Amino acid sequence: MTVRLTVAQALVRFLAAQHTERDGQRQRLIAGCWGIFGHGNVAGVGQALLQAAETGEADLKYYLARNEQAMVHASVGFARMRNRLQTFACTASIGPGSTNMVTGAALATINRIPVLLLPSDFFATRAASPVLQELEDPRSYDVSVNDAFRPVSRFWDRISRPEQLPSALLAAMRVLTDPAETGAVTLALPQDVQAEAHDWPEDLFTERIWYLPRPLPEPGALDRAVGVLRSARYPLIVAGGGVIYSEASQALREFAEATGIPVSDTQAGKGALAWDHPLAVGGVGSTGSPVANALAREADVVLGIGTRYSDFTTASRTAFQHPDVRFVNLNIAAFDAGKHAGTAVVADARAGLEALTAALSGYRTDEAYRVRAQELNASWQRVVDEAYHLGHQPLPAQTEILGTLNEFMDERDVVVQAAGSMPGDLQMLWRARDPKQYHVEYGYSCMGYEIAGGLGAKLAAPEREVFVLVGDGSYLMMATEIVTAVAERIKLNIVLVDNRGFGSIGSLSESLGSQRFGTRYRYRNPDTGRLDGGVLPVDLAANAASLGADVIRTRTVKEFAAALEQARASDRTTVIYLETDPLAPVPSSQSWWDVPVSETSALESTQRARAAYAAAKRAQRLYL
Ligand SMILES: Cc1ncc(C[n+]2csc(CCOP(=O)(O)OP(=O)(O)O)c2C)c(N)n1
Ligand SMILES: [Mg+2]
Repeated sequence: MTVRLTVAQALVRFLAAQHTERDGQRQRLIAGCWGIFGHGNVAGVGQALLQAAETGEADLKYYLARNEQAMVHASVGFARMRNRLQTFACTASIGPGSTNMVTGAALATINRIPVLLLPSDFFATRAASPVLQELEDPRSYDVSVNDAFRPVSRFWDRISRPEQLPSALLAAMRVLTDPAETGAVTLALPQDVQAEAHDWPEDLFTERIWYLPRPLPEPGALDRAVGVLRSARYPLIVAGGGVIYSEASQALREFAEATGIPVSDTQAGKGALAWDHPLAVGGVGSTGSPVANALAREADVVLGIGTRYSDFTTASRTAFQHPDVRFVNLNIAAFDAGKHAGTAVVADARAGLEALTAALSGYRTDEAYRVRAQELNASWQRVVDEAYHLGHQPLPAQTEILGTLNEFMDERDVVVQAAGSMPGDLQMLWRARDPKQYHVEYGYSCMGYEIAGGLGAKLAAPEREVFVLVGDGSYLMMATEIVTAVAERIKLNIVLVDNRGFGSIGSLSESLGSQRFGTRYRYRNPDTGRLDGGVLPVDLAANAASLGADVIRTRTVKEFAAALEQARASDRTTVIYLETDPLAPVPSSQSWWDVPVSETSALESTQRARAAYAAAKRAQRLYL
């Protein structure tokens, strides 16, 4: 039996029939389709989505975004919240609509989050070439702007013939649902092929289930890992995002309690273990807690679970200073498990932790070690409390805003952030109790992710309040999805933290001897010729109101706290605006981040910074 449909109609029908299953729980894989139409997809995928909605022959709800990059962010926010069991498809027109998604693709792939991208492409027949927005590479007629997706996609294909669609779709679903391989999957769809009819086998559209595996550790690998761990006197766990995606929090807690090994976390892993668990020692690395960083410096064995060991996690390879430190890496991806010459345990985080707990029975860290961790932590928590209640004047400090929000939020609420000075302050200071409470995109740290990603997170968890934290720089890059939130009646609470420029890169610049050059939003000054003139007459609160959000302007921490109550009580997207002091003090993580400073310079500030850089660099252990 065959059915005659266009390529786009077949695609939509196929996507609506895909499911995932893990631990006996089944859900749709592709929850819907984001899109912005242009000549490349309006009559192809656009027509197919319309027909599906009109006839009910396929259930794939369409969502209209305002920027193609944002629709990928929203899909990532959604998929992350759903622990990679579900995601969205994103359709874009050819040319700029498609390349707008490249940044989102990189973000998805780097964070190991599934998203299906459907950029439209030039005519496969080349009948009308060059079509509007076609690249035209004089070296080859086979190259289009969509080739830019290749390095940022875990699977990439161009459907030049209808016959190619079924195998490409199956490969795409396999990669999306493989926790070791997942990331952006790109199927480039030539404009003419989308509208071309073909006789498809009915079987293509039957319901399909993609089972997410929980692979067990191979016995030899488990033995080797246990051997290393049993020899450890000062072990430390680094819990990454894989713990959360695998829903391994309970297994992690039981493992830590059985062995007495302290647990530090990464940006993606925060909340894997509740912050006030006696074995939780906070974030590790460049923006971690001094507690985790002190333990990391002395650790003889580091057990990394579901982490890809980014430079922020390893403090650019300076975090682990024990001369004989060894790594045991439990990871679903062999690529990550092999890092730092580690003893690799390639397995699902939950299954691997359960196996390790059983195999390590009888092993326990010294009480003195655990007590030391707890004492360090107790004094650090006093520093956090102080930062939460600084009373900074005249403008509040950012740490007070984060503290007020932290104390206000329920454990099942979600905080979303991605770029600027907030991810660092959050990693150091945030107290997360629930594994889904802390949603900071720090694989790509992409300015503009916040509102769009928050929209996706709220779509995934409508029962939770979502608090998006966004800096003025990030807001200016992509505030567009406020309009989408308003149109869809998806309620977001957006906290817009205005410090008039780049607080983060400003202080980084200063610490590297570059004097905050180019990091403030100011008029060009006719006297100096630089951007150090007066404050700009920019009103971001008015901007947010113009996009359809309710806006509350606040000036003090007290007003901010009251505004949070008001926002929670409302059923409309609310933006809480406030200004903070970018120069307010922040506690130190007692760590480092490798950002090279000019080796030669005419500026004294740079020369001083270079000397400090050279000294810090000596602690780096490149060949671990
Ligand atoms: C798309 C993108 N461009 C540039 C950067 C580099 N960058 C990181 S933080 C930052 C400034 C962010 O400003 P803002 O959102 O106001 O946050 P603040 O640093 O003031 O807290 C920049 C330019 C980035 N992360 N993402
Ligand atoms: Mg700013």
